[in-house]
Amino acid sequence: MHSLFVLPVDYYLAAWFALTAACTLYVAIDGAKNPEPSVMKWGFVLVTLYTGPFGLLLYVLTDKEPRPGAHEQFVRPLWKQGVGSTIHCVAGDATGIILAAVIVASIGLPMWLDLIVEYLAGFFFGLFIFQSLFMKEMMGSSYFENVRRSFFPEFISMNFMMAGMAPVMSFLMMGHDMRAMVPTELIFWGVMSIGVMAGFVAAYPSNVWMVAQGIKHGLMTERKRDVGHDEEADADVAATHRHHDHAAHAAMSEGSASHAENGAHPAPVAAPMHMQAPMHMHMRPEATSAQIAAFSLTSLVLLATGMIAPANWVNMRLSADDVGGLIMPPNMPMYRNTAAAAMREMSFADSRLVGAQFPIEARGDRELPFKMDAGVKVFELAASVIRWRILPDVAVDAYAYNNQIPGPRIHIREGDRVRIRVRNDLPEATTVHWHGLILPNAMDGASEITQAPIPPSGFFDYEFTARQHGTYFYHPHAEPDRTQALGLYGALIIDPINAAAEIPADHDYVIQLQEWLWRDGLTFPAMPMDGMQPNYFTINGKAYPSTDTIRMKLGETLKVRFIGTNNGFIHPMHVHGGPFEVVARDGETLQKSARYLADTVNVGPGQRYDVIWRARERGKWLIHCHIPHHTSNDNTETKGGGGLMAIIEVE
Ligand SMILES: [Cu+2]
Repeated sequence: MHSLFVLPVDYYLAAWFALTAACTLYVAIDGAKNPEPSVMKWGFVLVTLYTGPFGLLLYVLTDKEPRPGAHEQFVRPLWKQGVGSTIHCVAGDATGIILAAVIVASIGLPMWLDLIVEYLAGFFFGLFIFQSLFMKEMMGSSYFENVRRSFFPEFISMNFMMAGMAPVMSFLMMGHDMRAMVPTELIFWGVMSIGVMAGFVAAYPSNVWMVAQGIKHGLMTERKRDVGHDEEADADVAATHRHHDHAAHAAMSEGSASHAENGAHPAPVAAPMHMQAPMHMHMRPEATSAQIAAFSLTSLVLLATGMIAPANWVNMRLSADDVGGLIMPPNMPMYRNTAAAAMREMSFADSRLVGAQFPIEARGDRELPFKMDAGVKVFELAASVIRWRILPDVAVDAYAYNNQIPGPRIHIREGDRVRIRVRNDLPEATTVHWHGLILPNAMDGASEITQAPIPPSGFFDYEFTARQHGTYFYHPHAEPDRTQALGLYGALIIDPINAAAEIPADHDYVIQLQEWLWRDGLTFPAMPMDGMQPNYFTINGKAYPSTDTIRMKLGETLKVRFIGTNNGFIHPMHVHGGPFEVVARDGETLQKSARYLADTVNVGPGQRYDVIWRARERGKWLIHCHIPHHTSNDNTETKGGGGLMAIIEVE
């Protein structure tokens, strides 16, 4: 199921849109009573739909008749006329832009092309539909005459509007939450809202000027005649003329009779702008061709800047198909040439794909059962997305084998023939590599080298004979920097065929290390690069103090098998209470003469160390990484540490 709620902002957006719905409903209902042409009512309803409380505010401050009969006077100031003019520009243009945005996002055009299509759609929707068709009722001239007259005002206003809207869309859609490119996400509509507001602010000054120059009209008053004449009352063109004989509305009385004055109205008091239609028809604009040309040029420059400048920072060649729906780590630097593949690799483990959740008590590295099939040990691994608790209050969204982290332990014996069916229930392709094993090349799991990656919902059977013994592990070899860092790894322990070859110990404990990047409740693949640095660290899928406590008695020995399942960092693993003896490295048992005492081993990615530690004293002894940051949880210590730390308790 597709949840709209992933980040805190989603709850805010839901509240915002609920408020927007209420505001729009109010403006629609209240506007129905407001004495103005229906095109203005629609304008305010649409703008309120796009901008919520801001649309309501504009409506109430500039247009809603404050007292019966006061609309003419109320809407007269130039700043309100400018709002009215901007409203019908934005209502038309934004509708075109938003419709286009929804369509191009579904088609998957690159962002730069999106913007151009959106601009054209906004312009043509505004000019040919909203401005010309809807305004026709007011302007009273032919459709094409209206298109001709509206062209430059619409062009200038649209340019300014898109100059404000384009950078908002570019930066927010292509920012760190690229769900904003997907119309089925709340944040897409949030970005549209912010964009429309920015567009409104950018277009407003030019609209004030154009109203003042008589080349655009602003707010208008239109009243129904008298009760009893209802049937003609709504014919808009007629209505304007009717206002002549409406003595009560003195402000309306100029009408078509005083064309010159209408055109020259810039002082708001002298010639009220609400004498829209006839005025426009017979308008003699004050603006000169030079002024209109200069305004057009400036608007074009701003438009080009708004459309092109963001390409300095974000990759405008990406499309919703490439990266739509991804959420990037909040601090990851992104550049104008950051590739779609790079973004996909570093994006979050999609929390909406989580199939199962596990409490803090759940443990990974559980021995994997097998079935015998004609002398072959048959195992099954399935990789999927789970929610795994690494601390009581930290649940990571992880990629996991068989619903556990680490993945289940494959425990076999030297000489065993094994077949492992790997099912891929991840949203991306995978393979499994059997680290350190001598096996047929086709079974090595190197994606695109020795095999085609296993597609989502696919499977692959690995089959080989174990010819070595010791401490090994398995992990994906398709995008391991992403998928292994999200939790795909598991121990492969091979007992020697000759039991005497096993170096004995009273206890055997496997340690698999991992780094995590967990922010805002989302999980990203930790990597040693800017913005991707880990803030949590786990031993066997748990951070201290949720790691296991190893219990043993005085004088007993403990074999610790360190496995470098860690992806991007070397961890100097240290044990308190005296040195251990390193007896095996990378699965290979060291000759007696080559074994050595140490108290720290650098466990690099891929490396394994088997060490034997003796409980020389009673008490609590630590196993921990010696990079102190790695023994903290998001930089805090709990109960004396965190992260890569575990306790050996000796009685
Ligand atoms: Cu470390």
